[in-house]
Amino acid sequence: MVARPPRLGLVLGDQLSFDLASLAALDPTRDAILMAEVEGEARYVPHHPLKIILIFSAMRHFAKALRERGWQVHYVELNAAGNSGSIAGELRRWQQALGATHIHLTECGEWRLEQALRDAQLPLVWHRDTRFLCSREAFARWAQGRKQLRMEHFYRGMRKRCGLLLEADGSPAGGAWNFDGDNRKPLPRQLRGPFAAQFEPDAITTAVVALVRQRFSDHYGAVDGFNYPVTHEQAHQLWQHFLDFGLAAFGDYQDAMAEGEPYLFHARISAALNIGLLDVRCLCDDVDKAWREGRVPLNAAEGFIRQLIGWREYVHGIYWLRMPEYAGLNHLGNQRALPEFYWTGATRMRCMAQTIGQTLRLGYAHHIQRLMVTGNFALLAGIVPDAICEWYLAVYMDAFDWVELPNTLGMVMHADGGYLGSKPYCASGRYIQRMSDHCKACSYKVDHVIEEDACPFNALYWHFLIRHRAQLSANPRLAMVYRNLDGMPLGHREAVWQRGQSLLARLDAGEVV
Ligand code: FAD
Ligand code: DLZ
Ligand code: SF4
Repeated sequence: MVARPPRLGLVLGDQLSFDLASLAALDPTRDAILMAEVEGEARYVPHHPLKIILIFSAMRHFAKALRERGWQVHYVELNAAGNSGSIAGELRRWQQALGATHIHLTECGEWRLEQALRDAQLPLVWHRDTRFLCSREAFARWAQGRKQLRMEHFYRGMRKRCGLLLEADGSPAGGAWNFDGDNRKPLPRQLRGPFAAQFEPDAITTAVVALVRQRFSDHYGAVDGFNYPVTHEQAHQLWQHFLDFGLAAFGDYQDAMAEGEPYLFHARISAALNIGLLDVRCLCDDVDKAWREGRVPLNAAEGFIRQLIGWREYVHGIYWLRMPEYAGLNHLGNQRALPEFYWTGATRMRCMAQTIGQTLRLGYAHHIQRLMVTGNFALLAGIVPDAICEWYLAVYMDAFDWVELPNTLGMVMHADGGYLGSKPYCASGRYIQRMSDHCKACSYKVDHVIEEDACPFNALYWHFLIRHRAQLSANPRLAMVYRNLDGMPLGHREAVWQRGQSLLARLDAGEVV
């Protein structure tokens, strides 16, 4: 019998799942797997060094685990001789070396890479990414014919389809689909988040830290202090830690921020989940069970499940429905460059300095920090969407284009004209004051608007509304805000505008704000 030439399977750095569809299509006794650390993927945006450490270390651990399961894995380290520097280059090199007839791979998480591979004239056999509960095709079917895509409608469908938090008759547990109204409590003064789970770097991670220190010292962000799970087992420890110590209070304090508290009651699982170390369906089942057993309240369980089968699946669907034109949208016509302090944290605004500082230190900020602090400021200041999207993609451990882009371009910057969210999440300093203790420690005064020491968010908020009146004032959800603006005494309104102008001029001049 003539031996069949081997087939090659590609596993990317965010596809570290044993049940990946392309792996399931191959035969460990005859086929080979390729995994490659490449300069191109590590540098197309200046990824945070901790993020590169995470991806490379988790890839190396996964390759080891695949070998232990009997797979033949060709693993190309970054410094390996002959490394071509790109995924397409490595596929071509190894396909020729092995004489492989077909290359099996799973849909990429980024349009950029998927397109590059499709253009590469290789014998590719594509597989659906079944790690998402709603496929690209199923989302397109749901979206078809709808005038407006609303997350809440999508989410209800997903709850029913997945059978999560439902009563026996199929109605939503507790009589409502959404308990968000209960989930906006500021943190009580004495309360602190649970201790963070610790993951000691092993020999593999230590070697990767040295490599990243040597090769990526030009990227912003810390190299030291890596504390992330890099194996499936560790990711489950992190998840169990959250179930034991975080979930019960997740709902109540989901929107809270506090000095020196980077995580509060957030799960910190996004990076592990997005690279394939956790499975979304298992997470949701665990949360449903915790609620049924009375271990966590319904507002926590519902709030958490909504993030996963609602927001996460929804932004994934929107990304693949609208790419590539979605990435080029700039509905508000923003032109301002990203201020340098986003990369350094050198700003007098306490909330920004805390959020950016922990981002550079840990590669992490929770949702409200990303949305209502750094995101809100970029929206109010009119930063070019491309520049702020690049920042979010570079600095967060969990950032991949499919999830970062809709959140930043759509939810934060309103650059899609309200396709993803019905109104811009613009807010003055008062919101940050209500949800955090940052203002007490700030050199600006949150209750001042036009004075030299006034919180920059205040004048910029009104400046934003004035400058975008034509695009925003017809939005019913902003009607009240525009009524307040129009009720302002004329002289005051003008002073607010002038203060906004002067802050924007200072940003343009590269001055510290
Ligand atoms: P928790 O607060 O504990 O939430 C649990 C899980 O829900 C998260 O792990 C995540 O998987 C999911 N989730 C929550 N909110 C969202 C959301 N809006 N979109 C998608 N999934 C969500 N999340 C990423 O995973 N990668 C990104 O690149 C990313 N970029 C963002 C950019 C901006 C501007 C904003 C506003 C949000 C972004 N998010 C992103 C969503 C959210 O901020 C992170 O998922 C969350 O902070 C991760 O921390 P956690 O695991 O502790 O989350
Ligand atoms: C993010 C990343 C980095 C930094 N490096 C690699 C790499 O060297 N090899 C690899 O296969 N994947 C890497 N990744 C993840 C890819 O960029 C990711 O698969 C795409 O962004 C698609 O989501
Ligand atoms: Fe942020 Fe303004 Fe509060 Fe300072 S006063 S922490 S800038 S919201």
